[in-house]
Amino acid sequence: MPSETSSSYKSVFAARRRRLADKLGGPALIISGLARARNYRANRYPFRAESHFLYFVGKALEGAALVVRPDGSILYAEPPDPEEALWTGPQPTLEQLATELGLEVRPIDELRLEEPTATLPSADAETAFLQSDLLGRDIVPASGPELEGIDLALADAVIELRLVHDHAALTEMRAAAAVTERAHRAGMRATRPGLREAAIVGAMDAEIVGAGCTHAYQPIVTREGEVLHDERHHRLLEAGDLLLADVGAESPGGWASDVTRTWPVSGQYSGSQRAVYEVVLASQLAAIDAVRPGVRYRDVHRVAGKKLLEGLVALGLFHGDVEELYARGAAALFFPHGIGHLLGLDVHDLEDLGDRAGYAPGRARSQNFGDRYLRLDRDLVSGMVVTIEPGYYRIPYLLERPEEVGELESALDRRVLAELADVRGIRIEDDVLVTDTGAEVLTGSIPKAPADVEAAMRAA
Ligand SMILES: [Mn+2]
Repeated sequence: MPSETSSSYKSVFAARRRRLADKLGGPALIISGLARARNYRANRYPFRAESHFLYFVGKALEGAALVVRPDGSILYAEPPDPEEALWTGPQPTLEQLATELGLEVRPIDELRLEEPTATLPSADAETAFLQSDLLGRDIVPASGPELEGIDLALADAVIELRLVHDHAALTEMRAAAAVTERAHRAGMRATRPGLREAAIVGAMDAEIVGAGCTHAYQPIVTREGEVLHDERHHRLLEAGDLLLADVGAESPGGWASDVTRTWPVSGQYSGSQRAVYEVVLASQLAAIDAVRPGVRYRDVHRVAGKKLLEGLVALGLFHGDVEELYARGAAALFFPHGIGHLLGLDVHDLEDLGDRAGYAPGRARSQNFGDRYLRLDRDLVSGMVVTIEPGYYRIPYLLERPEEVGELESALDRRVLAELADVRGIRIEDDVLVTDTGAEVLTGSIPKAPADVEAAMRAA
């Protein structure tokens, strides 16, 4: 990424604003958001600007608003308060901001929106309230796949821009991926029996925070990998455990990476752990191999599910024909989530716009159990970044309830399942850029093959 004051850096954001203005007839308000109070107003969670604002402005200014119009964009921001300088140090003047960002900047008090202005609802209630105030109409905070009162023309224009990453965005995502690699290697090196999961989080944190990044999402570092979104880190690690680490850095510009690796606490996979790991890895590699422009993402999901089943049949966990078992939902019994999602400024990119970004017009979520949690069903386009993250999970909630297992009971070999008892959860996740001819794995240098993971754990 060019330095922040260089003209090529400024031109990236100017070009994005210009493209948005060209797609829209009228004005749009893009808001940066507010820091959230932890317990009282002066003790705050770290401020993270709204992703749409970062995309078009490139700087995390609190309480600022960008107005994009066909005849040019204006940024409205809070002028620095001299008294605040005592606590926060001197802040840039609006003139300095204008020079730094290559934008006209005015005091936010001067913001008047006389014509109807489109906006995208913030997921944060307080920010949505501020938007309502500025626009003179109610903005309902974004939540869930269906959005109320959303300005569809603006949403679709932003989706069109943000689905396909420009060079500057990819530079940031590569930088985030490099930090994530260091974090995962540090986590592998630090792992040993007797430590708490939190100690591994700390080792990974040191790399992420030390590089000037933040986490792109709450890290999952757990010996209970079958709990899909387990964000607690309080358990002690035992020699026979697998440790599942889903940890990704966010670059200083706000761009995400999202990587999962699963390694043995002892430094060596047991026979059963290695066998299942190889099955998940084969599924992941087959899915990555299927990624190329024009391919429907749901088909990548199916490639992964069938490859996983093929491996589970080879292990004897299921008996029967792979295609037939897949049709009966056998893959979802051990891999109940989708193969991945869009990645960009958000770890589930553009999910604040519900399924409008993830699902192409005319497509909707399947009600079928195995496909219901698929967050993306578009035809892939060069310049998109998606995650590919199959897994194997031994989930009591599914496996111990006859209503979930259903007719699959006759195909499932519970004796083999018992032999695989030390495999609770394995996920292998990489960030994959769709190229003109296929795919590039942005996180491919993070150890993944069993022997490479074991070697990385031994590294000094
Ligand atoms: Mn992910």
